[in-house]
Amino acid sequence: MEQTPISMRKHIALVGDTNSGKSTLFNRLLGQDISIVSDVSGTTTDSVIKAMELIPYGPVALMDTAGLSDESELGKQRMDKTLKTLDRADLILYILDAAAHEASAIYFSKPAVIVFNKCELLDEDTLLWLKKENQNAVFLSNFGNDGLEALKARMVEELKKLDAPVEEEKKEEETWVGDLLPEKSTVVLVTPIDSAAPKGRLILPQVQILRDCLDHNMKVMVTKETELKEVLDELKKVDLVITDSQIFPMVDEIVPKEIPLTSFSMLLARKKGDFAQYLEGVSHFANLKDGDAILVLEGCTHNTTHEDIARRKLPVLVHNKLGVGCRFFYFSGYDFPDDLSEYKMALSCGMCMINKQEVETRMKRLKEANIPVSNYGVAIAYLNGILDRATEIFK
Ligand SMILES: Nc1nc2c(ncn2[C@@H]2O[C@H](COP(=O)(O)OP(=O)(O)OP(=O)(O)O)[C@@H](O)[C@H]2O)c(=O)[nH]1
Ligand code: SF4
Ligand SMILES: [Mg+2]
Repeated sequence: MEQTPISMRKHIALVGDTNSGKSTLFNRLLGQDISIVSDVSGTTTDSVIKAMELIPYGPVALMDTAGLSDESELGKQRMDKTLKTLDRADLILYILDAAAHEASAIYFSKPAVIVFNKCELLDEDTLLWLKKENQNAVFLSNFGNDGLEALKARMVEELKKLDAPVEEEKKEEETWVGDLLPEKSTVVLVTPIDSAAPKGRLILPQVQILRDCLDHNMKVMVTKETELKEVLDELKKVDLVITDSQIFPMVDEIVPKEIPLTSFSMLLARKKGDFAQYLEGVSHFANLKDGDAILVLEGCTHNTTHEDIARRKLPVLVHNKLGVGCRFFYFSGYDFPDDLSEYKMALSCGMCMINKQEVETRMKRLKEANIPVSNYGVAIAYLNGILDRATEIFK
């Protein structure tokens, strides 16, 4: 906990009238007597800041402040200081003496939690009424002995809400094609619908890329390879063709050279795992010898097209194009071998069903074990001699 510098922590400020019990609560939350507590109004004259671990949220900085209700000149100065402190706060705990306030109308421009303190001083009916009137508030009594856990839970909840937009922003950045082409571009997706295609739907990466194009205001057309030529003839301008990698050679012949062409697997490889590592990995195909072991990582087993690529197409391609007979070892889902020493190379599917963190961990392990790794799409493009075309759009 002491490791995280104050500047990196979310700041929580305790704000409220003098004598409302801010310092008492501050000490209580810290589990230490840091701030002086007394029944003299204006005991706290300067803001005090202290690091604390708010479980289960993590490291935060807690701030005690000078009370707000002091009318004297000195009081006004203190109030200015408190208001300055608020600039640094991410979350405000607005502490009210339950006996002195009925309800609060104060407005903060930041997320704030209203905390009624000293509730044991109220009679039962008044407290019930207060709770009814302030359903969003937290109620503490007996110097924070009652209600402290509820307050902490609420603090965690509010801080998590603050973190949520950051997560959203991160997602925003993770686009498939939004960074490759400008808005209004025209994209053609080629998806074979053969016996291996899932019944009644498209596979996840195809749907995600389709959606990504729409999110980035692109015009998108989906077709099978059999209608591709017609589609290209009809469209005035095509900025990118994205195809299923298993029919890449055929599509490569249909799509005029001036139109950029890549595959779903290539886009997936760029998004998950280390694309540069995959591109470097294929060059090691040239070093393979008869009998070498190749590790094949499949994210799932229910995609028969991808299973077919892994178990039939890739071994045949390796044999035909490189003239070597390698041994292929398959690992599915979250399965991953403990001992990597026998493998000369690794091939991975697009891993669309596996979370990014997990894929990154695998890539790191392969790198550490000095095992070159590539992915299906990159490997197929390389073995068919069309890798340059498929990666042109990323340059
Ligand atoms: N009955 C009761 N008294 C409390 C409670 N919490 C704090 N007090 C008392 O209220 C008085 C003020 O407490 P402080 O914690 O110093 O209040 P403060 O808001 O920090 O006050 P200033 O620093 O002057 O702004 C002290 O006498 C405390 O003992 C409580 O839950 N119940
Ligand atoms: S996890 Fe792998 S095998 Fe499964 S659908 Fe995605 S790319 Fe294909
Ligand atoms: Mg105080």
